[in-house]
Amino acid sequence: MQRTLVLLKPDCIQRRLIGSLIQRFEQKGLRLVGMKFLQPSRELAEKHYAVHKGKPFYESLLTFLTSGPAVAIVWEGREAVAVVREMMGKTDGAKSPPGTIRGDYGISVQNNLIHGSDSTENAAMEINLWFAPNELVAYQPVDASWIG
Ligand code: IDP
Ligand code: MG
Repeated sequence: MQRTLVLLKPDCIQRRLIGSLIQRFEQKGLRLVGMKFLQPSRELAEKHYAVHKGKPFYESLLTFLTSGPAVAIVWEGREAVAVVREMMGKTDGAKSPPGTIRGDYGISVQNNLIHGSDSTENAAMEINLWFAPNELVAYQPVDASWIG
């Protein structure tokens, strides 16, 4: 079982799409492990996007991520990292195919609704950044043997 970090970015909250996006992941069979609604600080945003420091869009990206509240979620499931990335689509909403989250809900490169960890290593780091260990809940869903 893998875990992955999803952020519903401030545009998702402002556009009232939280429920629609969470529904997709629930229906896919991913298991909710942790979830919080918060106002990301500049410090947290800098740590989260440290890999992009120095890029032309870095400052704008930090302003965007800290521009309003976000939802941080940990999903668990078989191949969860790749499954979430596939469901998100490409970075650019305009180039994301219909059926993906970014393809169905956006045409912006920056305001693309959602973040998902891109590797199991980054997932572990990002989960640790956004959640304390006691905010993650381990349990056995009753349908676990059907989901796989
Ligand atoms: P990803 O979210 O698809 O993994 P990354 O390349 O990791 O994309 O970029 C992180 C975030 O930075 C993107 O989700 C998007 O919000 C923003 N971003 C990426 N490339 C650009 C760009 O060229 N212009 C403006 N914003 C960008
Ligand atoms: Mg990325």
